[in-house]
Amino acid sequence: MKMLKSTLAVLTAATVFGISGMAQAGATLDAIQKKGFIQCGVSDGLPGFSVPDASGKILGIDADVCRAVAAAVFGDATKVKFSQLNAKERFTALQSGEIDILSRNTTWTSSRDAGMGLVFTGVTYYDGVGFLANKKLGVKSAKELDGATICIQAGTTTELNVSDYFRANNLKYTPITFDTSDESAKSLESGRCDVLTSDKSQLYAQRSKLASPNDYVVLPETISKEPLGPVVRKGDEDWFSIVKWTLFAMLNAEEAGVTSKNVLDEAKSTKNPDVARLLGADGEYGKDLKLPKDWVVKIVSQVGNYGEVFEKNLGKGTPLAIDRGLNALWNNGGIQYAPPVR
Ligand SMILES: N[C@@H](CCC(=O)N[C@@H](CS)C(=O)NCC(=O)O)C(=O)O
Repeated sequence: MKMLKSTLAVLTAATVFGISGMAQAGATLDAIQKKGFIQCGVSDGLPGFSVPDASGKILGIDADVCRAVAAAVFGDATKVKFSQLNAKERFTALQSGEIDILSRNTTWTSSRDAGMGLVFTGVTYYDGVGFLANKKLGVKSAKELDGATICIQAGTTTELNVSDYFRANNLKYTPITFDTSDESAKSLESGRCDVLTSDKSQLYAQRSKLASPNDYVVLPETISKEPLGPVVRKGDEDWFSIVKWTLFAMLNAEEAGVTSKNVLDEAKSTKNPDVARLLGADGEYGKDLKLPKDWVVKIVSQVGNYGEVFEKNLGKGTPLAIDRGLNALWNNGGIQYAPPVR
């Protein structure tokens, strides 16, 4: 009997997760509803994206994406637990089922999307790799970095991008790789490397953490495309759709002018049919996603629309002061664009 039970357990796990950690449609949402929270994988600490405050609360756009999914599923954005992961740990944590979503400044690439039993749900932030240099070097462009020692984080797309860039430009460099961005930043400060490289958003974040940020300059070049977004396990289309449409809902709310301040009023009295559908006042669009009717009201009232989340974590009022740039909506000079709720 004991044997039979454990065989059954293995068989059940195999059915739910498949041979490579894949889940069947609906299984992830069922499991999440049973345990009562979402386990969200974030970075070790990256201002603007996911960083603990003094009380241990994780702040940042990546953390807020998970809160938004919790608001959609539970009507309660606090029903999230965070796992802080370095670049090397992140994919196994998702494949093994330790986390339900990876929302950790992770670049969408073909090999990650198609070759790892995982799937990206969208783009939270359009980024690109750049360089942070000590001003003492007197360098104005990445093209002047011949012979530089460069700090890079292990297990990232950055490693390959930098090697491609230097080869293409016929420049030499010495890479020093680290497991965490804090180690890279310390090495930049101690002079062990001349330059630190990573996604540009992170260069601003890392510079803001240095003892004298003004001694360092972000060079003008952007040498790659780094679309960063949430990732889930392949094979559970229901969960994939929920995470995907949570981000779309935040973008659509911004586009429609629905904010955390006005969403409750809009839900009651809007005359705009797009807003009525988005907020569940007209139709049953939540049902298609296995979500409550007012899923978008919960997301926007508790977490905010995309623009609010961007400004709060990364925008002009923060130490990062990042422009919307590519991350502005499509009708405002950027490329953030969400299909409609209808
Ligand atoms: N977007 C790139 C880079 C991601 C990455 O891990 N960047 C480092 C460099 S700033 C980082 O986030 N470090 C924060 C940490 O160690 O948790 C990727 O997906 O490979």
